[in-house]
Amino acid sequence: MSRLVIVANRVPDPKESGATAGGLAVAMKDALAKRDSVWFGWSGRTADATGTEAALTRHGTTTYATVDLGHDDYKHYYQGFSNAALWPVLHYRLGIARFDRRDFAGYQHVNTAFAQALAPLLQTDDVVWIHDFHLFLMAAELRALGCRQRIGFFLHVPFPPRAVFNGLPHAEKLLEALVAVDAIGVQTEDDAENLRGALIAIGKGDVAIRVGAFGIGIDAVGFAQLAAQRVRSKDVVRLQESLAGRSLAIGVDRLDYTKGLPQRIAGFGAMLERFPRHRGKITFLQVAPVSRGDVAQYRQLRRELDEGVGRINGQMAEPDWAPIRYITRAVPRPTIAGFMRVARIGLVTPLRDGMNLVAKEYVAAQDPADPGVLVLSRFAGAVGELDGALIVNPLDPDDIAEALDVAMDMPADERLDRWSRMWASVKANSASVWCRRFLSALEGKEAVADAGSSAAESKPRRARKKAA
Ligand code: GDG
Repeated sequence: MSRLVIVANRVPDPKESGATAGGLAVAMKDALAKRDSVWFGWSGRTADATGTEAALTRHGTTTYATVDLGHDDYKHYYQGFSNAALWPVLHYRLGIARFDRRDFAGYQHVNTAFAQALAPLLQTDDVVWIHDFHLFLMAAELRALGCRQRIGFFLHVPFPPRAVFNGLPHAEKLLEALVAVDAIGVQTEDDAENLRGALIAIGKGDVAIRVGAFGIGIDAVGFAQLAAQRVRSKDVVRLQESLAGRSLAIGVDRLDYTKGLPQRIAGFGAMLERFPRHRGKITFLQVAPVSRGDVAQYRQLRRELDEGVGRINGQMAEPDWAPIRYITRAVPRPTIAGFMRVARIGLVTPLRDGMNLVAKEYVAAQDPADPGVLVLSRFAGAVGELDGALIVNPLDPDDIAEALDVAMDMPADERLDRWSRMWASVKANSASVWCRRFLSALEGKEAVADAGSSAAESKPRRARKKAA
């Protein structure tokens, strides 16, 4: 079997267990275990200049190959073009994107340097799978160095309509670089349509047919087991005792403006205002580990959240009850799983999200005998697979408030009915199924359009009416 070469901005720590590893590492676990593989990317460290020779370490069947980023490249490639320009534009937020030509030069430089460091490691029949928006240009750079291997590219975040994407300076250069890719994966059929449209508009119809929707999944059974085990752990018992019989609503998100956190907090506040009978009956726990704290838009978001939480707690709290608990530290994954299991409501309300794994994790974590209710944004890719959720417009606090009110009163049989449908879908489209489907397209065993998670599965269905 040919080797699988994974390329991503960050390389996971090989010593991390399944319990602490990030989403991509979990999703790739089966594929990596079954074949000889290489995981290539940034070490997470900075140095005077970006390396063009990778440092290698071997763990099991995988070689981890890493390079450091130069200080300037960290600033321009990572903080600049990737996080302050591409990330907002791909999430439809042209207005807050910041452009600087030096950032794009840094982005080009790192994509070239990564290709130079990876090319000498490649063997003739390797299959190369490049991940995400940091590395749009890398396949083309590998081709320029004479690499002839099959190359795939998967975009974990949304792809916006062409009119939005074209607001990005150098948008066309990113699209043109995809000519070098054999199979291009995105999360949903809407993303696929948008990307195809952008490619066709620049005369790349032949590339557009290599685009398919492959919605990413989670290790559903593993996460369900973790949640069931952790429910009796010290942290979860302490949390439950502190609730003193109140219901728990939970949110778990990187502290990112795409996740709709201020709007969610406002929605929770609106629920307490409009439906006062829930006051003192529910506590909202938001876990929001700080991410990209050195990018300006993220610092501003943090201030906004501090204020929003403080305002609602100040107005509504009683001596023995604060409506919102808000943690900006990362919480260990097993504890998150246990917290999700005891939460009556999962609040997942991003303004835009490629997929959103938290929504699937919340479903997987539920007790099948007494499942909770998922309140889900209509703008998360996951909505196409989770039609048992209460689907809301995350920009409308009143919509969130009404869904919370419905969720608080939802009878057990309706909760079970909605959850069962979602659990079947989360299990069926697991991380390893996702991985297999994409690799099958990349290795030419199936046409990209056929291997994808099928248009019907990934296309957001019309928002379901909320329970009466
Ligand atoms: C990108 C796309 C797409 C969160 N806080 C803690 C913690 N987490 C974990 C969650 C979940 C993961 O991080 C976040 O995954 P998401 O999918 O929700 O979001 P992004 O990080 O934005 O990921 C997204 C994904 O790529 C995969 O393709 O779904 O749309 O934006 O697993 O549980 N984990 C721990 N402590 C925390 O405090 N341990």
